[in-house]
Amino acid sequence: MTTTLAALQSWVDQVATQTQPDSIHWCDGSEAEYQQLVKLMLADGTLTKLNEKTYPNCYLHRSDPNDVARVEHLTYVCTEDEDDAGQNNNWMNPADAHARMVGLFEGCMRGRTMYVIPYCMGPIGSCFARCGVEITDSPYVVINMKLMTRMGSQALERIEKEGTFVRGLHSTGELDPERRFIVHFPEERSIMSYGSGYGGNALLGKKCHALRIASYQAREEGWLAEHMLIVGLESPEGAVHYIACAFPSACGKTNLAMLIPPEELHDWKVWTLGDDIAWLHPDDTGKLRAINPESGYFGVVPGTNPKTNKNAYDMITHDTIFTNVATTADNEPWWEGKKEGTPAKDWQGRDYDAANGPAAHPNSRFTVAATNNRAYSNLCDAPEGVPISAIVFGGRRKNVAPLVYEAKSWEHGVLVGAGTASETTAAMVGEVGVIRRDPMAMKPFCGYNFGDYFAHWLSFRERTTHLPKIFHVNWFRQHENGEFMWPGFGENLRVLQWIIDRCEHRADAQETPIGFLPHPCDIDTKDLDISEETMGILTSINTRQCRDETISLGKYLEGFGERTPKALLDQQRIVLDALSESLAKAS
Ligand code: OXD
Ligand code: MN
Repeated sequence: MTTTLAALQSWVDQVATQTQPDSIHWCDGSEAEYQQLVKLMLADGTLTKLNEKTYPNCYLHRSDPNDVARVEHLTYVCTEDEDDAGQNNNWMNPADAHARMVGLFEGCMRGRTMYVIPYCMGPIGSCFARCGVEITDSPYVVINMKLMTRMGSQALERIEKEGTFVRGLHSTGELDPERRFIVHFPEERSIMSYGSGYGGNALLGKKCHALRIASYQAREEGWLAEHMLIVGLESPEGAVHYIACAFPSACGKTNLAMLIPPEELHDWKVWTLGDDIAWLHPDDTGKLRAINPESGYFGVVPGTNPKTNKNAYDMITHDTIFTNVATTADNEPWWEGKKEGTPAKDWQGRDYDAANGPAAHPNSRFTVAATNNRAYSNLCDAPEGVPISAIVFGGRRKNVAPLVYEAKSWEHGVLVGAGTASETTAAMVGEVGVIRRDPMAMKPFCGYNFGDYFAHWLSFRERTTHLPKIFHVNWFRQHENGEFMWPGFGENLRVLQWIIDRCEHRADAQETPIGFLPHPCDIDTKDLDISEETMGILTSINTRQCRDETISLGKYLEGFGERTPKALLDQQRIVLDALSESLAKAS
């Protein structure tokens, strides 16, 4: 297979001349191709087969121990003007970045096969979908892209018709952390990634294209590319509300997207549309509609068990690629929090020894097609996407943020989103457990200056008439002794129910300086083991803490200089004044 599109053919030829592969393989996306690549990787040890009886068609990949997470400090946005990338990104001059990458890619595919992967982010027939081509020397990338995206012949057909595509060039190189760079050229709609085989750095359709490049393109074209799950909540009466939620990495997006209703709400149904990325477009009727550009999940494995996420637990028992998990003596995958079995080999293939740390890497992953999920929504393939009733932001906060609150307006909601902050986790390289600001959960993923990004969000007031309501949730509030106050997981549906009721103007709320909070009795806690006192804390604000938080947010926003929209700072000032007034009254 080659292509009728001259621009694509000449790019592939030019990359081949530069990188010198032994052969070139154009991916058709077929099952036969997937199986053929699996066979090849089993033969060379890139994959090992897991227990066929209990985990049919499942494989384990052990990555280089130096290559287990996204590398934000080596990730760059290369715009002509440094200010267009903003201080939220590492920046390199495009000419310098090209020169550096040319040096790295020179001859790097000698002895290897070069794979050409045409892919489509979003349903093939959707006008909201966007296409790309990834060139890689990693068959592991190809099989992951097969599970995560719509890739192969159909995508190529669309690309040939449209004539445009995002160019992504990837090589695992020598896996040397000193020679590792993930660079984006949003103005050229291209990506170059060298020296890592890890998902977020190497599966270029995901974070690199569907967030960094797409967010830039979305601003030019009047839509939003966001780090959001999409979930459909069907009430016992059959009404379905779709909500889009943005939480920083490893705050339970996948669990929420696959939530199983608790016994008390057993007549509700939950449909998963996506667990990581949403593209939001205003439609002709003035609503915001969402598609999930991906067609599979690349989820964190540790902690997955029948209690935390039964849908995911079951979904990964077949047709799954595991990366960096441990294995049992029966050759089943094993991870911390699995609640079943014991590890025999750790994620590096050594005999398990607790002295070496966790058996599975804390950022070990599953890759699986979305159709494996029993809560899969057929609307994942709907070209028009789904209408969004509510946007929900959230972070992992021990204190400050109450269980849930509603923004007072779209503009205030943009401030709430910009104020998203979280304690860090193992999904990114660096220290775990420190607070970091992560506006709209897009800190590692926004392909341009956050000041311009906030202005783009605010502009939706003019772009559409029926804007969704905006909320903030915090499932992670803790007692002094470190215990979580809220049970989380399936019980989160009780909070989402209040959110839907607010959208339907059916639920009451109390007004506070930071937004509308439920009264304790507005959240259904029937059959929950939670005290009145705890519900009181979860549904109230600590005015002093909120004021300190709002002051610190103001300073953070001002850090983007002239690009920070005045309308956003006005919102911060309104909240701060209301908090100060309330403190003055109380004293
Ligand atoms: C992810 C992340 O892998 O956000 O989805 O880190
Ligand atoms: Mn993510």
